[in-house]
Amino acid sequence: MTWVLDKLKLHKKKLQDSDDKSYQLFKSKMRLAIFVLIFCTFHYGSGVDPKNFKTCDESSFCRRCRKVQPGNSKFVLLPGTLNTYSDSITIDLINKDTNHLFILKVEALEGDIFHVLIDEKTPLQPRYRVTDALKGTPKSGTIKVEEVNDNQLSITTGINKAIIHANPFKIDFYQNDVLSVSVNAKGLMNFEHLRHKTQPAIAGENEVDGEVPEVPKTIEDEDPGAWEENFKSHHDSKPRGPEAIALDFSFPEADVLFGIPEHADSFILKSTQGTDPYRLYNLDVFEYVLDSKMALYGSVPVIYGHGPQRTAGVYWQNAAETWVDVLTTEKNVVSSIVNFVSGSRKSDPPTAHFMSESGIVDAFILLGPTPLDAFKQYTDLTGTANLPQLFTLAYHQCRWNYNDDKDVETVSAKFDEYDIPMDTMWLDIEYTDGKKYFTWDAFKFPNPLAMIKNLTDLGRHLTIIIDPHMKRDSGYFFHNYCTDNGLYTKTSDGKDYEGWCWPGSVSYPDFFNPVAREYYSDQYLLSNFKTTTADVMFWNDMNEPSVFNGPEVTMVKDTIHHGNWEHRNVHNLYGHMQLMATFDGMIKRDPNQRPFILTRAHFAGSQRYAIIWTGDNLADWGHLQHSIKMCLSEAVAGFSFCGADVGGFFGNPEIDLLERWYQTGAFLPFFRAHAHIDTKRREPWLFSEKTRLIIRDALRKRYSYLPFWYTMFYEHEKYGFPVMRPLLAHYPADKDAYAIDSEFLLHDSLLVRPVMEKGVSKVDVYFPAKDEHKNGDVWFDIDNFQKHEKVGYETIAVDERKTPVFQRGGSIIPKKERIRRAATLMKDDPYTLVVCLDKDGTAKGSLYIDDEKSYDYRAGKFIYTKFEFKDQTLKNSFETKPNYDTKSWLERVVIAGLDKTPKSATLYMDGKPFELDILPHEKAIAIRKPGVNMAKKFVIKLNY
Ligand code: NBV
Repeated sequence: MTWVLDKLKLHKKKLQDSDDKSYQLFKSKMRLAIFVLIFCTFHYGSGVDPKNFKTCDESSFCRRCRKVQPGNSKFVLLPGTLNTYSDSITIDLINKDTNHLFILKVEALEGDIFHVLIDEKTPLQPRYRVTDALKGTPKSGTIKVEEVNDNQLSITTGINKAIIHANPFKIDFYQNDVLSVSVNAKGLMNFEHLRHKTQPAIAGENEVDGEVPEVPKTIEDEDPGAWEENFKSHHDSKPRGPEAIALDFSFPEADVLFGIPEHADSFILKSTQGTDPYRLYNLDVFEYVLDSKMALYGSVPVIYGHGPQRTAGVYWQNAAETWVDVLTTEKNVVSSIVNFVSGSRKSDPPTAHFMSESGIVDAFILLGPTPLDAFKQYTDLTGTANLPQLFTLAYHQCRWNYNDDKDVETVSAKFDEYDIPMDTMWLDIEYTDGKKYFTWDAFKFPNPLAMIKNLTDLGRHLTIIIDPHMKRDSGYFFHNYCTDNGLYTKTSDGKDYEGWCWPGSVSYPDFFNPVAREYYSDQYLLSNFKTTTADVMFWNDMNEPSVFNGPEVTMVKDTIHHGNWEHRNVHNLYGHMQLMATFDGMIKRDPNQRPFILTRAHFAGSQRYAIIWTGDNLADWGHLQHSIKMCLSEAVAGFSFCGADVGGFFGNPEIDLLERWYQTGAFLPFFRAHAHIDTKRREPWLFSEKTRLIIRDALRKRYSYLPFWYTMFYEHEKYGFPVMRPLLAHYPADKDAYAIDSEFLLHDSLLVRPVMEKGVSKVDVYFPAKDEHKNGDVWFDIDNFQKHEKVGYETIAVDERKTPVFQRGGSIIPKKERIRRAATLMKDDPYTLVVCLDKDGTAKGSLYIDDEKSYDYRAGKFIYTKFEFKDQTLKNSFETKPNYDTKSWLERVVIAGLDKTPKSATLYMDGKPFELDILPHEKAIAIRKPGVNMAKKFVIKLNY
């Protein structure tokens, strides 16, 4: 340290003696270094300090919305103002206290969805309405409107109905005559109209007989933070004053609520009575705390209510800071049983109270009735992940940072030396020239193209980071262009907004400006980013956006974006708009290659462009456990492609934790090891042989299931259901399964219960019930085909190599068992089908095959096969004629759950029979080498 200081002093002296410009530059660099040092010491050293982030009570609008008392809604409809259209109605709504007028629109959409919009009738200025989150304009349904009585209006569409109550204002949504969602049933609605700031009364003015008449005070007038607000040393000028909106949604059929990621909390949402609400505000929270309702990097305002009979959801489309109170008690579960028996509905159903700082009410009611229906209704609105290139489902090797091109080459070579598969090497921020994105450090990476070629020649890929903060450096082309063309986000007085981040002084492109997006997306073109190839993929980090010296480490709310919208209105969409541009750039770069983008910030709909991970976790067991809970919440909110830093980002994992993390990560959709720059290197060969082999096993297992992962992601794009699913998705009636978030399903076929506790030799695995009589499925341990038929908890022994994973009897899973150095090299390899039979001796499954890379599949170039086993016979069928020329063939069929062992099997192909050998196994049989090409129809019959 003293050596460094002496050197610096010497350097300073030299510069002082030289020209003034270099000395100034040196001074500013030193200031930056000191700032980053202090920032890192206090910020990143000791874990998150919740005091640096607002509580609801420290946020004026949250405080105001929370003060609204239930049961006394001041909002009333004016029946004489009803307008009826073929798909919707509009009607005026009045706030009885202020006489301010609003307009309500209720619209029926196709697919069991209603859309509720409330805005001011004549606002002082337009209020912000979210754009770009929906995947397109939803299709309208047709409605029939009837006046039920003076106070009620009914809107019917197909089997769905909305009953709108005038006074007090409330809407009840029915699906098939069952009340599924009630809006404003608790009367917590709030809608602060835009207003002029009233000046404090001046003595003598407005006096009547020497007295100032009493003006009724609203909550917002009384709150000291309504017109300007301070947090720590930061000031928010709030030029438009109070403009919050809030509304409550009750789920009469539900026992539990889930959704609204991103939080490091349980899958089932906890009651917020007596605590802070859940917060949705994209923030860079390092070393985040667990079991917390604090905001994290992403915000997806969709919530579901679930009970044994039905699931319904609400998508609250608002990109401003939002808090969500969850009003649900343990009592709900008990009372639901009482009410079920007595035939009455719950008087106090679980309720979500959404409170947003600005915008309009723009809510979609998802009527289910099954969990999968509700998930699909949400993805019908906001989209699904694009079918990824297959290699992205394989293993990714990352750390902050691989130091130079030699390091990248060596790490890649070591994977081969130890015969461990790996598909993608990642480079974090240190590859750049001084954190100037779209540039390379010429010293450490003198020849990026050669380095990339070295990887691609091996069948591997490179992914590099591009953050949104842009260095304010007059020698940086990107900065100069944005400055000259006004493409940066502006301060409230029209200057370019400046903050601090990794590069030092930075500005933030205004991604809401189409011109800025276009310019940014062009930077991904090979003609601009010449030192990359079309095989390089991207990682957009720090895009909440993270601003080291901003309030709560983000951008101040009164900055201005394109269209004159304050950052306050659009904060949670900032990262999303960057992703749109990155995606667009990658498509322009190579229109026939599916882009792969990893993002930290996300909003509803970001899943159409990018995949996510759970950010800067810690190398501890709690964070490993939370990776499942968090990815489950993300999966039901559209983000199927989710993972966590394997090994934990901060800190050095104990060996057993690292091993267990690999074993868990191998069953999560996104499988990437990553580590902080200050951690010890942890590539698999740096440990004992035992650890290396455990990691290798986990990776090889992942690779063997790649055909299953790929098929699941194809079906995700096609049908809209999540890939990773909570147990309640397929076992909705099993109340004991609701809160289980240490287990999950992949599709409906695998049940995964990773070992996430230190030093255990057994874990309790819960096998869910299909109905109230506790009937369940049959499950087969994937390692040994041991059958499990019991419903409820079963204790499973786990040595250090074991991860309890079970295949459901009744499913057929495609695998590839010749593991190679990279997934790209396994493309033409043969398949194994694993058939696990249900109690009736039947099973079904599917397999999707294409070129694993291009968009040709959208022009029909693929094979989608359905398999069915029944009557001792396995058959395949194709929905559409196979239209992809695959070299892959069927190498093996494993069947578990047969009552007796067959003597042989006969393959029928092209009308001809072929005898096949059978290898009996203790608990399964293997049919050897059917050899049939995967594009061909076949029948395999067992002979006894
Ligand atoms: O770019 C450096 C890191 C990155 O490794 C990590 O994955 C991101 O979540 N980044 C955050 C910035 C700083 C982290 C302390």
